[in-house]
Amino acid sequence: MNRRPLVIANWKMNKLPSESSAYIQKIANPLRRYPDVIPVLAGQDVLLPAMVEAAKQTDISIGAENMYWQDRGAFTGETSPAALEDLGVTYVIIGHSERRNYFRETDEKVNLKAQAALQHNLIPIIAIDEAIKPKDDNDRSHWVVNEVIESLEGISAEVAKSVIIAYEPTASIGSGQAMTPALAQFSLRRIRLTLADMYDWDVANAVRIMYGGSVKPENAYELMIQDDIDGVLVGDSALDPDNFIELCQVAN
Ligand code: G2H
Repeated sequence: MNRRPLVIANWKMNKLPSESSAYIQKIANPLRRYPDVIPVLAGQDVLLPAMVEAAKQTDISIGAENMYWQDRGAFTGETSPAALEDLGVTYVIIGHSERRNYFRETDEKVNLKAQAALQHNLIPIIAIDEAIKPKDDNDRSHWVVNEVIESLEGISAEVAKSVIIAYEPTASIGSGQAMTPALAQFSLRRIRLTLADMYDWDVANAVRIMYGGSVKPENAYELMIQDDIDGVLVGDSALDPDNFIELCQVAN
């Protein structure tokens, strides 16, 4: 199955609008050397207008880091999927571990957000974490399988094909210690098998699945050559534009 690799930067709450434009200007030309890769930059809401503007005439896609599930209404401080679509944002990270842990985001909310994103032509990057330290591989499988099933509840097979799933083991997030490639492959395979059970192999083979958690240029190759790893979701390391270029080179 030929799935085009993605390199997705999750800037979290780390950049200013002016820095985001400079970053995009720096990577735009070098990235043209890696046409097989889909580069995505996800930033906090306040950066998005500047990011969308800077990414025009480039191959870089822009993503939000979160959103609400309603289009409009009295939801002070929230971001509407309709507004993201109108702005020209094309991806949105949903259910990142930090949202689940610090902002009480549940699988139910993740599901509502994923459905809303898909209705607005936003590609949801649904993050699957392991909020507890798994006791063993069986335990890890249960956790991952349940999150996948609950996040995709009510989403049809045809629509599910455009979803991206990002597996991010909590112990590897921001720790500098990525999961071993073999263990990451084990979990991603488990996710793909779950998709085949929920839908069929047509869907399971179409969905792009990312690994995230302390990815950097030095460990990206071993992760990306695994059969079920279609790309990487990168935090700290991708704050540096040179690293982002290098990650795209590895993925290409
Ligand atoms: C995990 C990841 C990006 P980092 O959160 O989503 O961050 O690469 O810093 O572990």
